[in-house]
Amino acid sequence: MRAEPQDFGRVLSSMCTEPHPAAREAAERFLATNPGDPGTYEAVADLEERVVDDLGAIVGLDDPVGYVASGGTEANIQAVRAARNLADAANPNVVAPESVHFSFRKAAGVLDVDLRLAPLSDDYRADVDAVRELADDDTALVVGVAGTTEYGRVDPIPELGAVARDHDALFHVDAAWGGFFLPFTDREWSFADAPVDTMTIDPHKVGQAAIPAGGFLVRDESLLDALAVDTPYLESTGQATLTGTRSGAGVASAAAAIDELWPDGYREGYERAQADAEWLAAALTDRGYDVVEPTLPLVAADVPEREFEALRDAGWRISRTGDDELRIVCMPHVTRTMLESFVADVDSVRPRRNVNT
Ligand code: 0PR
Repeated sequence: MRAEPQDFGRVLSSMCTEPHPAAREAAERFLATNPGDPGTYEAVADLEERVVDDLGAIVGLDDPVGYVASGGTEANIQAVRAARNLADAANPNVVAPESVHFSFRKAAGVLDVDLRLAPLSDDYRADVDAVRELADDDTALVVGVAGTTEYGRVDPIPELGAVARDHDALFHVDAAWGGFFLPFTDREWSFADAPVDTMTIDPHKVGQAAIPAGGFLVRDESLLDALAVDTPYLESTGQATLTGTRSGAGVASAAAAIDELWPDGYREGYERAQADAEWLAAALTDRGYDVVEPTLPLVAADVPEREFEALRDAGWRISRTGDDELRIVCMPHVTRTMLESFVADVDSVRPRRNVNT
């Protein structure tokens, strides 16, 4: 029997989405190419350079350097690896806010560096003083998140960059999810706003490319050189990526999606998603739930366990934050109609006593 993938009709907590049709088509055409061997697969290697240039325009970086990674996890591991390789300290550490994605725990484990997690301030953003307190002469990397996984918050990026500079550490911004929304906001998050050295920005999330298409960008070539190993029998003589053979489908679909959508399509998508998130936040507030206001299109609300389970039983693909709030991510496939039908189901599982409107 031919297996069918599930559709996105009830998927509300994922950071994946339906690829743009042009991205899907490009992924299929480039399925059998390997940008890990650019000497042989020149067409996809050229496309990858285009993607890096386009990502540079999105993140405010002239002359961008980087590559299309397998995802945000690889890009974050590479940021830690570059910082560790360039560090003078015998026991380098990484200082990050507690809201950082769990890929940094993997990075710290694989690379054997100490990961120091700083508490957040009341608004779920990095507390700069707490980060400063944890940083020292052995700090190789300071991390800020531009669009946190749980609450969609943007850390104080320029201030965190200043802490990194004070300690001669590198500064990494994880914009894996937020990077395709943030150019249309007035937040400070990019290479143009702060002394950022490395950044994660994933086409396979809000960028609407096919998986696998993560983005790893660096301020200058020396940071990528710090990752390169010799590849004597390939036509290209060094490789800075973590994976060897890579998906040409991811690269080509990222190029196609960005071609189609940057900037107007992404801007319209952001405006629609943000308006939907605010609509949902208001609808849940009206029904008596505590809601964490969305600064980017992600809504968290304190929905009791029993109601949460009833909504899952109704087929909604929803998840919880570490503090047990319901989390809804307004990805490109999430429409107002979907959210209206979700709220109608909230009404049907909600005990009457919660009504306050
Ligand atoms: N950085 C941030 C800020 C992220 O939110 C994520 C993933 C990553 C890095 C890692 O990216 P990759 O998963 O591409 O390696 N955030 C989501 C999460 O962990 C990923 C996700 C996506 C989870 C789709 C579920 C899902 O259905 O929650």
